[in-house]
Amino acid sequence: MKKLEPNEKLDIKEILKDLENYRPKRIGWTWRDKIEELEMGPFKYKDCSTPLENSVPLPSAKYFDNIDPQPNNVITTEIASGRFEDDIRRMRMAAWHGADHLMVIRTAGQSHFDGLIEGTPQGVGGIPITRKQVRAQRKAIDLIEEEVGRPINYHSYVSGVAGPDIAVMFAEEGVNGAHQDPQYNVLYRNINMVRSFVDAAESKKVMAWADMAQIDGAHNANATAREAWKVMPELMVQHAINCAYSVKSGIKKENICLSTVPPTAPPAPCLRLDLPYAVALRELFSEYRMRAQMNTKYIESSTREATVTHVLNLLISRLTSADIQSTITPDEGRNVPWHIYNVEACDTAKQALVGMDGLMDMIQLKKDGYLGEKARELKERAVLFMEEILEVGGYFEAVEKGFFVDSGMYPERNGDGIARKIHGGIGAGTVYERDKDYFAPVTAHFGYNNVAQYDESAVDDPASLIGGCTFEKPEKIIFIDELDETDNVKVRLEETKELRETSKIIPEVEWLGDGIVSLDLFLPVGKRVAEFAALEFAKKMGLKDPEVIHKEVMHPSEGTRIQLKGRIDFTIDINELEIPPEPEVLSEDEIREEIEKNPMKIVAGTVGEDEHSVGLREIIDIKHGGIEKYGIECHYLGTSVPVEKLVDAAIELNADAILASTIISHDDVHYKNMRKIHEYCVEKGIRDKIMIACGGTQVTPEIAVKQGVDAGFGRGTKGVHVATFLVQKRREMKNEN
Ligand code: Z97
Repeated sequence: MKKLEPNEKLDIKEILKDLENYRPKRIGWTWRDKIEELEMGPFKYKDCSTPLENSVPLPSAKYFDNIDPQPNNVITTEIASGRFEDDIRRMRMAAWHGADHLMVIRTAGQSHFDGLIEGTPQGVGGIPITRKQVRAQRKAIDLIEEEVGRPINYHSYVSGVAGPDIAVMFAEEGVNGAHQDPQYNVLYRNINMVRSFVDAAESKKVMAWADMAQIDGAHNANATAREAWKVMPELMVQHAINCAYSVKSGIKKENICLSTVPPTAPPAPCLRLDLPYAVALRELFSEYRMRAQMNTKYIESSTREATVTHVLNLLISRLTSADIQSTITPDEGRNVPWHIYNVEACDTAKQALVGMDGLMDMIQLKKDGYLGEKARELKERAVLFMEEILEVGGYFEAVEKGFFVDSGMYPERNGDGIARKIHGGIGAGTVYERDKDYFAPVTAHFGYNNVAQYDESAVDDPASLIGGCTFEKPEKIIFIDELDETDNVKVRLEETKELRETSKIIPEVEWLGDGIVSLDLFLPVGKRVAEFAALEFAKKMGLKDPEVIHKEVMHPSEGTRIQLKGRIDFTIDINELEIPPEPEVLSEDEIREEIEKNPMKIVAGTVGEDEHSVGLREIIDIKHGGIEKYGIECHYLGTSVPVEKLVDAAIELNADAILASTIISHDDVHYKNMRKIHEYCVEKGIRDKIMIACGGTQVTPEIAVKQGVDAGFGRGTKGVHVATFLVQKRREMKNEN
């Protein structure tokens, strides 16, 4: 397929074309290439990785040669809006902002499907994971990773009653990572525990074959527990159970990632609680990888608050070296995440991690005192928890007794844990002993598969007995396109055809054509009134289905901040827009170099009877990024300067240019003054040697030039625009002479 071009949109139809024959470029998980000492722009970095070939740097990068250093941690983003075809576009944006681990959330209820789902139905709260959807996304990601110049890990879930079926499909389709933890099935999806552990062994074996990274499910205890910080000992127990079981099933330790989570958030003194926990984990599980999940338990609807919690979590990641960094979107508490928030969260991680580059070279975590003692205490509690599990007869019995997700800090127990029956739950009684002649001639099967009985020489390669299974012979994979004629990607693409194939556009937050916009309001009333007043304003603005998504008290009676969303249903045609050419700007270095080589002098003033000074000062003063900063010598004559005085001063000082500001525009006096400046310069015989630039809020560049001056600058002009003009115009004049 044709490679992606940065200035072209990704064509979903191209991705879907010939999908039945697409094979993933590679299998297996990829870590970032860490670089000991990365030099970028004026800086050296200690904790970074190979830079991208194409990316969007942080906004402030413009002050630092547009560098975009990439931290050494893999960065995750979770993308699943219910329409996988729109998620693909978001994946491309996220990759440009530094994500290299794209996690796909499943549609509600898929855990309880005992088999694969096929086709591309729309999902609720996530997407139905199907072969077609996985293959299309992997194909798109194969192109995106070439575009950004870094391998991208694709990830979803190997859990639920169809775990092994999904694991096989993922291995075939080049999925690089997955959550796999039988405890998740048992505790949160009430799937029978015996079935879950048997399935897990098979799934893990398949994941090991495909060299996939595995993430466990311990973080869910944190998100579920009533008082999340009390489950810290239990989290370690859950990690231990899944780690040990995974190693026994054949996964190598460097692919086993603990889903760590800082359990608290402010106003709790979170570092004092979360850091000892993170340290204890690293000590207890030093051979494994750490996937730092962000705290999700305490995300409310404030994106600002969620971002600060995320940054505090990122500090812990830097202090304790996380291998994979999650970026839960700051709007998670109020929306199915929107495009912009996925991107924002990736930027938050990149910004904070790069900002904390080299932190551990400068500081050290104290082993003694509070931190060491607390970490030790947590480990002791976890070990005691494990011992009690053994005492009561093992894991299954412990679950039946409600040991897990109890809100007491172990050994305290409040009796409110999630209890499941050993012989209960979904899929109970579905595990059978293998028959004597049971035969499984497939690759990566867990346990005894009876191959020796048929052919001793095939013991190490059972699939050879059938000429290779789908892992060796992908042509044996059966690709099902669609099962539902009314609910599939083709129908959806048809519905949004106009927006894909013409020059019409509409705002969107998650799906092409959703028409959703958000609005920020401050209303000078209390919270309850503000909410209803905001809805009324939204209706009067013509928004459909308005809904308040955030309210924040500024003061109980003085005012409330409201954020709301609503829908519009009209499009605009971009071909009908009148877009003026973008003003050209030279780089700061080029301007500075030029002025250093050929010094430049200007005189400036507000002309006529006009006392405004702010605009011109912004153009000149170094404090506001004005032209002084490039070394241009500026003589400011003040306000209400007569035209003659300005020109005479230019002659006296032998200036290269006159900058005149004219704000008052009554009776077109601003343009009349421009003409006067030009004519007076002609009269004095200097017009061909001097540049004249006039600016002001009411100035239209084209009309200004018609008055005889060299350039006009309107609203929004910055020093760099004027400096660019001065440098370019002077070059032009030199060439003419
Ligand atoms: C994260 N934000 O980054 P179902 N298995 C495990 C899970 O943790 C999950 C599922 C399966 C989180 C991910 C929550 N985790 C979101 C171990 C879900 C999902 O189809 O919803 O049952 O499976 O880890």
